[in-house]
Amino acid sequence: MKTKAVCVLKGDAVNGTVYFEQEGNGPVTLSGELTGLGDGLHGFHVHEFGDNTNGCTSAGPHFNPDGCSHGAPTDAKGERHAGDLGNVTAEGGVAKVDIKDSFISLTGENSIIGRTMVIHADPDDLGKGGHELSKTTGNAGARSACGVIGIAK
Ligand SMILES: [Cu+2]
Ligand SMILES: [Zn+2]
Repeated sequence: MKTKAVCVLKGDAVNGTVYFEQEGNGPVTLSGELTGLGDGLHGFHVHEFGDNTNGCTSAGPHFNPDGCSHGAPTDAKGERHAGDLGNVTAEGGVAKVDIKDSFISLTGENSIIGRTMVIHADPDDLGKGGHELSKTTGNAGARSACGVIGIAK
């Protein structure tokens, strides 16, 4: 069975749409486009709460059902947050989203439905930057845009 979700990200300058697809309990495929970004890498995460009452801040920390440290999407279970999707790369202000991830799901315990997708102003150092924030946020800076992940048809 195929499950689908969608997230419309909105910010002051940055906007975009991300589509999610999952076949059964397989990996989740993310596709879409974000515009209004400075060129280069931008941290891209699923944050815990689907709460945007005080803007993207209310989304809380990275989605972290395993209670571990921040890492890279390529890191093993227990060495990354489920919500750690790494970086997207912007060129000419536009970042194409093309990600496949096995730690997030659209169903069950690790479901990201009702949580928030955030695109950041700065690169995510993937837990390896040696900054005091590396192991919690990847030191990815301000939240440029965000949106709640919802069920799609
Ligand atoms: Cu984030
Ligand atoms: Zn994280």
